[in-house]
Amino acid sequence: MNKQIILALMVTALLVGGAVVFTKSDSPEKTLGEVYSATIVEGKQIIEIKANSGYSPRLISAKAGIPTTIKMETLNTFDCSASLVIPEISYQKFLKPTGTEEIEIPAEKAKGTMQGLCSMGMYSFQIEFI
Ligand SMILES: [Cu+2]
Repeated sequence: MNKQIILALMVTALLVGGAVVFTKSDSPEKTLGEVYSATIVEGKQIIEIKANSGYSPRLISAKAGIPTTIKMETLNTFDCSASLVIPEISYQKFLKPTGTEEIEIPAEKAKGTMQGLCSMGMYSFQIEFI
């Protein structure tokens, strides 16, 4: 096998690895404090959150009093953010490592501040219904 090809593969692996490490360490700080708005499609409110070493976005602003669906997305999530608890709606579930879980919030529960947590309470997100 050509030595140059092997070298090129090694450099590529290093670059990709470096990018992954950089993205992972960068994203939690980037989303902290930023407020994301829920989207409304045909009268139904959708909130998309990614769970992987924490939740992103962590602060979501949503409209109160309308049926809301949280689409919780996991992608190779093997940390405890897959163990999700939303106390206000008595929700508790171990999410699949990869997939999308739809969590329904009835209109009457879509009010005030709703918090989601990993079961240990180290990661969290917050939805402000206004
Ligand atoms: Cu945890």
